[in-house]
Amino acid sequence: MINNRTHSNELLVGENALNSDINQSWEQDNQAWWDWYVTLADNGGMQDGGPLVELPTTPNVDLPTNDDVAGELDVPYELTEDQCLAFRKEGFIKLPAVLSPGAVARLRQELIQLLGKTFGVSPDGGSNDRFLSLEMMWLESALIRSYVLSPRIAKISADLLGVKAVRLYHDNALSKEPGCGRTPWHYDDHHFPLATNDVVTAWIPAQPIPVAMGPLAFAKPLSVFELVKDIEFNKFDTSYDKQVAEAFEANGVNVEDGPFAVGEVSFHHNLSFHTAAANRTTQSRIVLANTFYADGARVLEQPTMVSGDWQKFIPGVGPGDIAASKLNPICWPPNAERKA
Ligand SMILES: O=C(O)CCC(=O)C(=O)O
Repeated sequence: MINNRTHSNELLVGENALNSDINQSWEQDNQAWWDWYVTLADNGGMQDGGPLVELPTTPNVDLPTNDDVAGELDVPYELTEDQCLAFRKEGFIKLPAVLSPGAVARLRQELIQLLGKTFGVSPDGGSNDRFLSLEMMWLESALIRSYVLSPRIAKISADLLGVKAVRLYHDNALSKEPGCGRTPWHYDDHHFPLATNDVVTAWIPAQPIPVAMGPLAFAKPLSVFELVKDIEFNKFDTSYDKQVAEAFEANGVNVEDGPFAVGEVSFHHNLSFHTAAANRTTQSRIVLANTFYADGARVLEQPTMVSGDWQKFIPGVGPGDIAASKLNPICWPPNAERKA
């Protein structure tokens, strides 16, 4: 453990702020974690990137009922063998038409309402520069439950990983508000306290995402994590993000950073390095990110502060135990016998 206070980050508190060690618990709540985390992104010293882009108004669609959404999200999405192989090689895949335009519009409407209730903000009400995060919404919203426990999404996740059954780690509404800067380069292995690499996140946009809004962007192939595995994470400043970007640049790593069409969903592996550009539009970039892992996985022996508020998502389960609390239902296959 290093006890010199060589750097600081004003959003860290308590022991988290005192030394450069990350082998300690996160000492604040989930939103404080995100507020801190985005300060680790290098924005080139320029937070002010000029006027925000006004997007064309989205065409009106008929909003489906709760039952329509649940029905749609029950229907399997058949993957080809080539798609599964591409995911395993590249570490991510972007799949078209996982959701209908109506289901996307309904998701956005519901997430805006939930985010508004929690944070007292209107997500499209001008720039507040923040990255808002709201987790475990499936426990309070029947509609969100359909998107989170969806057999359609969970089966894609299980098929891509090539495992029989997947459990939910958590749901997470991510609202990158107008003017908010980059998401730092990272892989989720660093973030989730799970002792397995059979982990995938379904990143479900609640509107189309043009480049100006900061789509999730993936370094490829999956194995590029090897290039940066010796770069030390720094919890105080942007040096980790910068060094990863430099290493990728130096090695000519390709990055998929294209837009997302309406209904398109990406799935990324926990070893896939990803980032996202700033949201330079006047609209919030709202996404539902659901993370699933192979049934039977255990919690790490020593989760770090980068795992944030993880006990909230796996309550009553200690380090080294099988991660199977009542908040981690098996989402695929349906009605599977629980292992715990
Ligand atoms: O939405 C973002 O900008 C980051 C999301 C992310 O890193 C993730 O879902 O793993």
